[in-house]
Amino acid sequence: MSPRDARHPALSAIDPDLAALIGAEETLQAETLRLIPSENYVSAAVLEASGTVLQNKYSEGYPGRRYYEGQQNIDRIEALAVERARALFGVDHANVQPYSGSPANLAVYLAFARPGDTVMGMALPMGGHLTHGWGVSATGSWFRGVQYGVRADTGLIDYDEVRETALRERPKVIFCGGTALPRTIDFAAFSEIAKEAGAVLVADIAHIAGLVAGGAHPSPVPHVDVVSTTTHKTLRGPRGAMLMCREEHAKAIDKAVFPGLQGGPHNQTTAGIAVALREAAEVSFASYAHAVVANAKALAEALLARGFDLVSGGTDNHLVLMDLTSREVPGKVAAKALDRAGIVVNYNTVPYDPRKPFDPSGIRIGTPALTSRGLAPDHMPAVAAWIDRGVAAAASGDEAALAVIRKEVAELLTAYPAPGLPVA
Ligand code: DSN
Repeated sequence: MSPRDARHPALSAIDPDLAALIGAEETLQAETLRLIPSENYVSAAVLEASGTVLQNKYSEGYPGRRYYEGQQNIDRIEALAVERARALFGVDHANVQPYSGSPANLAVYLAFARPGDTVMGMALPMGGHLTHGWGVSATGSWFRGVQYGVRADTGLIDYDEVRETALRERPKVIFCGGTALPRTIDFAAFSEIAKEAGAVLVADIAHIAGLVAGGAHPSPVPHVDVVSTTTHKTLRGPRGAMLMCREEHAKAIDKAVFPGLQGGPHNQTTAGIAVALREAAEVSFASYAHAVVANAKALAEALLARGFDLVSGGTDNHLVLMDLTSREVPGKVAAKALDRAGIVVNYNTVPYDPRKPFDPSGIRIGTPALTSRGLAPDHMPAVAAWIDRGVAAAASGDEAALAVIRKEVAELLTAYPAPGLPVA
């Protein structure tokens, strides 16, 4: 039996084609530098908990209040995940059932708004999320979405603009947070604005949940009504989500998730979340969270030293947004070339981007995954040099240069095995 078959013996026997594809993905994740800031490597323990017989169980409802029998263990697993979330984030109430970030945010709207109501969030091209009221999302067509952005000159949120818009539009719900924000979010400032406007304030911390848990980004908890987060980004859990809130909103949130929006929770995911939350409570996780930020800052500095333009001029968190306009390479061309060089990023709009979202000016990079492998600030000049060479090769169409980078990247990474993956 090959080492790959030994890792997935039943699957290899029943469905060798699929086993081979999973094996190929393991190799890809091991040999490439994964810089997509919303991705990470979960631990072997999270992987194990997420792939269990918990798959087999239906459990609509909440612990102690289910619509199916046989919940002796499921109730305890969900209660454990809830308790760990409450303790880690210091919240009154946690719901660990949302299937992912978008359904979690939909549940928030269901709890606090009615179709046609005004809701407010950061514009998608400015770094917000689709579900923060952007037009092409259900949240922007079922509700009247009004948006704020960042200043063109600084790339930073203009809190005066947020306040003016909120007081003019009087939204029911205001979302803060996003998917391409390299800077610290001032939750206290948002809280003052939401109070003045009479809005429910929601912090979507999907990207930074692990940084908040590890003390590397201020917590929104004292300032907001609801915290929404995915569990699979910096928090390093399985693909899922959580909603956390003050006690006064607990019933509305629970009712919105089930029966408002979802059926049975994915119990295997709940178990994986419970494990990730336990890991995130360890001292080593706080070191991880701070290392993610230290790596991102070092990478930003190294990129600036090479003349790259970064939105907002750098980063405070795990994420760097690069504007490639001055390099005369579209973001998509650069992202695809870097992929061939073994450096996995995503193309991304930059604020006030003159190009279209499917062919924008920027690329978005981040350090959660490489930090999980143990890479340190000392490595970041080399990473920046690979990106620089890769972008130059994208511009000149130099495939041979991309192949050389790919080899160098894989060589470095052999010394830094990724959590959860087989060691070659
Ligand atoms: N898709 C996520 C991201 O990459 O940021 C947001 O939902």
